Amino acid sequence: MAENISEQQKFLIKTLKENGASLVGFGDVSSVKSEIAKNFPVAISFGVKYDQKVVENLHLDEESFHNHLVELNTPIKQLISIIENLLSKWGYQYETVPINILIKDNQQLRELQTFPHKTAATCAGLGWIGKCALLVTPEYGPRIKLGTALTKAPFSTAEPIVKDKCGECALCIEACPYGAIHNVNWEREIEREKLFDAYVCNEKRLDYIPVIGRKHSCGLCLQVCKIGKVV
Ligand code: B12
Repeated sequence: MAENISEQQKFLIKTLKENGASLVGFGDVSSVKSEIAKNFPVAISFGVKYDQKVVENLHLDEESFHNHLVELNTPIKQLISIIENLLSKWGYQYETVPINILIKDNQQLRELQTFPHKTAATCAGLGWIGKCALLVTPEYGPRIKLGTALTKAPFSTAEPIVKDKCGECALCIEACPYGAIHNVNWEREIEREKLFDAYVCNEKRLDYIPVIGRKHSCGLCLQVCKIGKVV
């Protein structure tokens, strides 16, 4: 059984990958302005890739895409509990970040306090923030659901990614039906609002509640991204 920190880190990565994690990374989040990051400066960031077929079809079958996103909560929860069990066993303190939060209105969006998975993921070197304001990974583009645990365990951390690799690409800008994406390249300290109007995206999808009984899942910005796309 893994005894020193480096063996423990290797064992954790191996166990997460064997249990469905598509990507795993470790990031130093101590520079993030957040109480939780001050206390737990190392992020364990992981993702489970989306089913490519469901994504390719989402403009025709939004319901299957919505169901797929919900179903992915199960492997993410399992991976979180693997992390919890191992860190507890090894005697390291940790906090986990909720997988998702249903944003019911723009007031809630404005006041949101949760630790952002995307921040953990760029710090862990898993990818960059695309023009679409999503984490874009070289392997799967933005088609990956994220999970995060923050810990005091002194795992070694990756070189962070601090700039995007979207270049001149404007596919997500053209695909967004609400004109919410501004065609701006991300750098680490840039505010989300410069990239993307989260309030418009949220409102327009909430408008579907009387029609389909829930928020629309849309997903067009992540469907068109050419990074990591299997053709
Ligand atoms: C609020 C929220 C929304 C809002 C705002 C979206 C947004 N882009 O921020 C609304 C309702 C619009 C929304 C929409 C969607 N969402 Co949403 N949402 C969240 C939630 C709950 C919180 C995000 C948050 O706190 N944002 C706060 C801002 C300030 O931070 P940020 O958005 O993460 O981005 C900035 C920082 O990360 C910063 N940054 C990056 N690295 C670093 C490093 C350092 C050191 C610092 C200081 C900063 C920094 O750069 C970014 C730009 O400024 C997360 C879950 C979570 N806890 O993370 C899911 C999440 C972001 N959503 C997700 C998804 C999939 C969606 C949708 C596709 C909807 C759907 N069908 O599920 C759309 C996509 C729209 C889009 N293009 O973004 C996924 C994204 C996965 C990915 N690959 O990126 C997440 C991570 C959920 C998950 N568990 O996977 N969502």
